[in-house]
Amino acid sequence: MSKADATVREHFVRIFHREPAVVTSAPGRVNLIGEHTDYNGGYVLPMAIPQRTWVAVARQGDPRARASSRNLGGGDRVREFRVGAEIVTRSWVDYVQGVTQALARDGHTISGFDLAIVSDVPLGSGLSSSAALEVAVLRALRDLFGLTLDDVRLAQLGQRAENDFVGAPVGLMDQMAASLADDHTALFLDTRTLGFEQVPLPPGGELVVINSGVAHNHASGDYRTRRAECERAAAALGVAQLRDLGLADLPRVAALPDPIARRARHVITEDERVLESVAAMKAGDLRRLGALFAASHASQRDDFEVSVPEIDRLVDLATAEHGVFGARLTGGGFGGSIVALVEAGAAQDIAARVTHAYRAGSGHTATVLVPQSR
Ligand code: GAF
Repeated sequence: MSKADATVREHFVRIFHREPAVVTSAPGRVNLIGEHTDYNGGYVLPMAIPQRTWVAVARQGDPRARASSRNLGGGDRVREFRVGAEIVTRSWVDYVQGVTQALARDGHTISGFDLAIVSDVPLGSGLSSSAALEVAVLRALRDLFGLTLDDVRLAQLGQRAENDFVGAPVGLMDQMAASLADDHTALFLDTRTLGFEQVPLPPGGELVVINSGVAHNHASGDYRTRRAECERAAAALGVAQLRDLGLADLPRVAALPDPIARRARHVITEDERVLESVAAMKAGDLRRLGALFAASHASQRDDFEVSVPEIDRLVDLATAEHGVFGARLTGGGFGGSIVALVEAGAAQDIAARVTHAYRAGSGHTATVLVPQSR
C-alpha cells in the first residue's frame, strides 16, 4: 500500500468509523500542446502528472451518499446527498453528485455510499483537479458496484458530470488524460474520433511544470466566451467545427470580424502544432518541439487571449534560461500553470531559478509541481 493509499484510508476510517471497500486514484494532467482544441473536435497532447486524487469508498445500506474531503474545503465536514436526487450546491461535492447523476443517466444502477477524498493536485492551477476528482470517483464507484464501464466511457461520464451538473462547458481532454494517461508518455488524442496513441518524450528532454499561484475557474465566463466565439467562427465559415479547417483556410478566416478571426486562427494553427509536435517527438527533435511550445504560447497570448501577465512573465523567465527549449501556458488559461521543455537533468535547477525570479519580480509565489522535489 502506498503512503497516499494509507492517507485516504485513514481519512475514511476517521470520518466513517469503518474500513473502505475500495481505494483508487486518478492523476492531474499537464497538456504539452493543443489548447482549446478539444471542444473544436481537434488534437491534444496531455500527460499525467505525479500529483493525484485518491478516493476511498464503501457501500451504505440506503440511497444516501456521504462524502468528506481532506483538501477541498470544509475540514472534516461530511456532505450528504441522495443518490438519484442530486441538488446543485456550488461546492466540491457537486463533482461527486455530477458523477452519480451521469452514471444514472447512462443506465448504471448504484446505491448509497460513503466516500473520502485526499488530493495533492492543486485547485485552479490548470492541471485538472476537477477531472482527477471525477475520474477517481468514477473508478471507485465502478469497482464498488461492479459497473461495466471502459476507460473511454468513464472519461465521457466525467465530462458529462462537469458539463451537465457543475455547469462548466469543458471539452474531453482532461478526463481522457486522467483516465488513460501516465506520467511517462504523452497521450496524443484526436478528440473527434477518440483515437489515441502514446508518444514518449524524447530522450534528452524533461518537463518543468510551475503553478503561477493565479487561480482560474472554468465555470466562469471567460472559458464559455471563448468556446462560443469558436462556435460563431465555425458557423460563419460554414463548418461543423473548426477542426474541419486547415492552414489553407487561413485567408478565409482572416476575413472574419475581430476577435473571432483570431480565435479561429489560434485553433487551426494549434491543431497543426499538435501534429508537428508529435512528429518532432517521434524524430527526437527537442528544438523543434520547444519552438512549437513557444509558438503555441504566443498564439494563446495574442490570438486566443487566455494568458495573463503573471503567466507571460513565467514563460519569459523560463525561456530566458539556458537549457530551455520552449515554454507555454498549459490548460484553460486565465491563470494556472506553465509547462517548459528543458534539457534532461536541468529541470530542478531551472525551476528553482524561475520561481525565485518570479517571486522577486511579482510578489506572487509560484510552486513547482514537476519535477517533484528531491
Ligand atoms: C480546460 C478544459 F477542461 C479542457 O477541456 C480544455 O478545453 C482546456 O481547458 C484548454 O485546452 O482544461
